[in-house]
Parts: sequence; structure tokens; C-alpha cells
Amino acid sequence: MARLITIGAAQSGPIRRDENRATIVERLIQQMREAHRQGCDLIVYTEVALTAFFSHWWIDNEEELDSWFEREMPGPETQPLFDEAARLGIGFHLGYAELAFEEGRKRHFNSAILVGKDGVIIGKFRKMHLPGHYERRPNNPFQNLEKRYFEFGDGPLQTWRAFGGVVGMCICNDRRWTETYRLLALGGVELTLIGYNTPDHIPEYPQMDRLSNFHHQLCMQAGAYQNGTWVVAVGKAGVEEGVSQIGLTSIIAPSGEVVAQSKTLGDELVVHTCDLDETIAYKQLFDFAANRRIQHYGPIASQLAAISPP
Ligand code: ING
Repeated sequence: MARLITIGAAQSGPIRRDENRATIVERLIQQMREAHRQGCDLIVYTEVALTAFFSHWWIDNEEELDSWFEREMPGPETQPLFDEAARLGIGFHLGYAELAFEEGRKRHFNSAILVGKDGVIIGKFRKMHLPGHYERRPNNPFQNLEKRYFEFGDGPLQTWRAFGGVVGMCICNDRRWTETYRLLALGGVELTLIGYNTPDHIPEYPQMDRLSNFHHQLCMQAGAYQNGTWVVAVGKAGVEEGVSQIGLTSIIAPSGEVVAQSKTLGDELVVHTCDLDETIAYKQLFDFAANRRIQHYGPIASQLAAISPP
């Protein structure tokens, strides 16, 4: 019996620095309505989907920095998205900059949520692997100040039973780390949702620029295959405030094959019906309990013990 889920990967074109949340939410709602028209059960938005990727800018004013974050989710400006999701009966994933008051202090995270067809939040993840740098690099054509503007997400990389399967999330740079997929797979993941903002130029390593698209796909295709999971990865694409970002929003099968992919650098909905049962053969091929030899992996072996699925 197939466990089918039709997914809309909603690539975002550039967002202007002066674009307000209401305008962007309306763009997201239009994509949600199109996804619903195409029979989607779930629409996946990108990383920091509500604003331009402000980590590319030097911001030395706390009030301005905080203005790029959401203090509530849903809040007044994002509630219409939740309401439309419930009205249409479609689930969604949304990446956003989260401002939280926890442990008696103000905290900033690069976060993502999974929301059910009833418009209720199922789970949240805070980006763990923050690339880039803390100090301003004036000689670079753009900054990548995630280490300055966000705290490291303290995990766990967890999974939730939802949409007829086991769903997990990670964010952008997390997708480049093999541990990300393995920890999700130890939690039984069958569908991994990822948003990303990825420049096609790394100022410190220009020799890698020609491989931007290849590296983007390489880590996700390997992660999907080695861990028996679908991967849906959604980009913020195009030239955004002077920074050229890759597209290649992709839906990748547990075989590692890219089964659907964006062709533009703008707003583009990539739709595919995924059979979650396609994960079974690959999870049997890579039978963690029977085939892994963690007792011989050395001192970290105990940390690799299986985590039971939810
Ligand atoms: N961006 C980039 C990412 O895709 C990067 C940063 C690009 C790191 C290329 C390494 C190589 O990981 C974000 N926002 O993480």
C-alpha cells in the first residue's frame, strides 16, 4: 500500500529590504492557493521566508536588527497564512527569524516550523550549524553574519509523526553536515524538509563557486540515500539586495535521485507526489541495527546509539 503525500516546494524569488511582511505573506498565500489547486497536502517554504536574508548585511543597531525577527508565531502579520492553511486544509513548513524571551533574556534563532492541515504548529527546529563569521568583513562583497545575529540552535534534531509518516526539519547549512541526516534517520525520518539561502559565491573560497550547485545537491542526495528519506529543499533564489543566490529547489527521493527541481530563480512551485513507502527498501538496505558497527567506531560510539522513532 502506498503512503502518498503531494508536496509543493515553494521556491522564493528575491525579497526586497523594504518589502513589508504583509506583502510577503500575501505572496506566500498565493503560492499556497496554487499548491492547493495542484492537490498538495503540504507546502514547503524557504529559510527566513518572511524577509530578505539580512545576515548578508552589517547591522549595528539592536532595534533595527530585532525588526527582522518575529516575536510571535503566528503573529498579527502571519496569522492570515495560518488561517488560509486551515481554510484550505493544507499543511506548511515555514522558515523565519525567531525572537524569543527565554531564561530571562532575549534570544534570536534561525527557526522553522511544521504546521498541520488544521493550521496548528506541530513542531519547531532552530538551526544548529551556523556558517559565516561573527565580525564584519569590510572587504567582502557581502557579509554572512549568522553567528552574530543568531544563537546556535540547541537541538535536538527531532522528528514528528505527521502527514502519514515521520517528518523532520533542518535549515540550510545543516544540510551540509552528514550528522544531520543520520540523527534524523535515527529518529525514523521519512521526509526531511529544508529551507536555504545559498549565495553562489563564497568570498573566502572563490574556487568553490563553480561547484555551488553541485555541492548543494551532493550533500542532500547522499543524505537522502544513506538514510532512506525523502528530502524537500526550498531556496530563496535570485539576486537579493545584491547577493546572487542559487535556485535548484529540489525534491529528492530516498534513492538519492532528484525527481523534481525548479528551473527559474524566482517564485516557483515544484510539485511532486511522494510515496513514503519508498523509504522502506533503503532503510532495510541500510539496516542501522543489523549493519552498523558503532561498537567499533571508537569513543563516540555511545553517542551514536539509536533514538527510538516517535
Ligand atoms: N547559507 C549557505 C549554505 O548553504 C554556505 C552558506 C554556502 C556554506 C556554501 C558553505 C558553502 O550553507 C546559509 N544560510 O547557511
